[in-house]
Amino acid sequence: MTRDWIATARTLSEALPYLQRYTGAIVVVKFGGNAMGDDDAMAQFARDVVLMRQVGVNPVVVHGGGPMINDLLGRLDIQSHFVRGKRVTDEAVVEVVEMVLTGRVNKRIVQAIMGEGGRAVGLSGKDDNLMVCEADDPELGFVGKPVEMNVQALHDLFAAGIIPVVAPVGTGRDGQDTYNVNGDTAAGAIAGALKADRLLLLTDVAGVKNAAGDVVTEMTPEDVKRMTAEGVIAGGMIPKTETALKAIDEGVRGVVIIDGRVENACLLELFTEHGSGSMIRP
Ligand code: X2W
Repeated sequence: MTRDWIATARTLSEALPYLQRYTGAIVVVKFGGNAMGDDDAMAQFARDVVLMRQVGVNPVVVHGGGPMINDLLGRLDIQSHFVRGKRVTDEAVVEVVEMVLTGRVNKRIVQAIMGEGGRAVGLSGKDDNLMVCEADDPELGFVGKPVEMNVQALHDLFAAGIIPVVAPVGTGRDGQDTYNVNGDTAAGAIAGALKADRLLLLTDVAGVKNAAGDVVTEMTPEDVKRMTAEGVIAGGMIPKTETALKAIDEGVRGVVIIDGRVENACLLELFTEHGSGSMIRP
């Protein structure tokens, strides 16, 4: 018993340099639908985010919710399919996407953060024109590509001690259309516009693997490009590494692809020497 307490105190003490390093830092966390899990996992995630805020970090949560969209589309008997990792989105689908993401999913995360003693406000890319989009590709319908970001509202929330929770739904330039934005793409665009210190992409895999199947803990953008050309980075990892490269190009200092199923994944990454997952930085 005594041992445990000593270990706890030591852990806190060892975290000091990391706590100092991240004071005032902006950390964007992409929380995907597959990483959300049950209420306990949700509470655990919320607790990590509240702790970040408590120690002086400015966290922003950008969430997905693909499985939850599939569920409601199924119940409404509306068909949808994916092309190159993006959901082909017609008018009926975009209505459901907005309802699910800005409604149930966004508020579940807001409530979880409030439940852990933090303060959270949910918003979508429509609020204060946070994320103005154009159609990504005519083939995909109302799938948005962010073309203009207005992040002042996020800075205002930071200053008030509030954690922004962003649903990846964009507005058109005319203030009329609604766009479905891939969650990773939205998180990258927000991190880029904020010139965030870290973008944490929480997934349900251990990180980026090399040809031997081992997780690579440190990579430069050049390594990522080479591994992609060699076919070592493939499939579902490609949208994530592409997001990472674009975010770094826009001024994000480091992007980490981490396994959201690991307990306290965000804290491990930020506040211990172990880190977790794969860090991409110049
Ligand atoms: C996604 C938005 C949600 C998302 C979709 O419709 O599923 C596009 O594909 P995850 O849980 O992060 O996958 N949008 C354009 O990205 O959710």
